[in-house]
Amino acid sequence: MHKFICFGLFLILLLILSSTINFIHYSNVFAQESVSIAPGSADPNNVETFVPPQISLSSGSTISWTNDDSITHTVTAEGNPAIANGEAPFDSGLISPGYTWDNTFDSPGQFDYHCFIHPFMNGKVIIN
Ligand SMILES: [Cu+2]
Repeated sequence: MHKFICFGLFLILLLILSSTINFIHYSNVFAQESVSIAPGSADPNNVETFVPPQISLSSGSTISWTNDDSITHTVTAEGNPAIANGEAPFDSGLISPGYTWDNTFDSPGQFDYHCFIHPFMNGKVIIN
């Protein structure tokens, strides 16, 4: 009898563990990541513009860019590799200070991007 109870508890533990692993797995696949457009990004001497400058995610993931600077910026794709993967190059348009722009990446690829107003601001998205 005692053995059955032990085995039952073991099964329950296994169930809890596997559902936790599943949750971690799914949250990785459909990740939501944030990039900050750092204060002072318009200054060419500023080493930090898009923070983090490079981000690596699985397809289906969404990235949110938030303009933490005091002037307007854009998130504009360089274009070429995106077209090859059947995904339109992305362009946020103007992001006012304090505003956020989201983009979901459905196809794998490496996407270099910049700010249309300040071309020295560069970032990269890698979708696996
Ligand atoms: Cu800019």
